[in-house]
Amino acid sequence: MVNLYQNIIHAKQEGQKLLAVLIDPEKIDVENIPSFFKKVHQSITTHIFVGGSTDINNDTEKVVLAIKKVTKLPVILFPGDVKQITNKADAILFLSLISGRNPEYLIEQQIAAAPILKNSSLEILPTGYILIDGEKETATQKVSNTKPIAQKNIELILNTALAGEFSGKKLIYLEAGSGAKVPVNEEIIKTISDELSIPLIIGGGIRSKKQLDKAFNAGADLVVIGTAFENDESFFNHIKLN
Ligand code: 1GP
Repeated sequence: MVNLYQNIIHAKQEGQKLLAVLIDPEKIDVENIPSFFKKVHQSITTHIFVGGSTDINNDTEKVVLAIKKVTKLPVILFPGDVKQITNKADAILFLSLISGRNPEYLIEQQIAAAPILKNSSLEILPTGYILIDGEKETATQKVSNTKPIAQKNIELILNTALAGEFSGKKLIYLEAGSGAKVPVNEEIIKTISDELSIPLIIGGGIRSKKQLDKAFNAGADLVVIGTAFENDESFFNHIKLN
């Protein structure tokens, strides 16, 4: 079986940057998946994330199956709650919302997920998930009932990320929130990536090639983009493979 984490580590060592397209099962029409993936395959996309803060219609498995039919790119679950787990994906970001103090998202959901994951073939990627203020109240903040860390509070962001690494997380994800007005700034990305030994994921509010390059150059190992593709698929034209 492919070890996705080893591939991410290998990419980090080689300085190869990774891009995940985030697909929210509530926002994509399954019929559009084949044409959407034609564009994905012509782009620098390396991973597919599937998830959202909510999945009211329980569409995650249907969407993952439709994606797996048309791509060989690794599909990683990015679940908002335990109900979004499906064995049809390749891996799961096993998230703990370590910027928040809500036990539901620090450990309760993880306990509920444990027996499901024990019997699944999903690769588990323990991830410290840190909400950063993107100047817009996002679904994640509402659903998790937690407050993001202000961008100016770099010390707290850094110490939270380090606490995540020292507790055994394999990835740290700095999240400005889907549709954030302002993405995580370069100073934060640089400070955290310089101090962490594990790979750093950045997402939320990245809508242009310039913002993507800034995040990569500042030290992001993997960038996640969702809204920019949902709003306008022509964004793929800016991130074409050479
Ligand atoms: C959200 O980080 C992801 O969880 C992506 O955010 O939708 O703003 O690209 P956007």
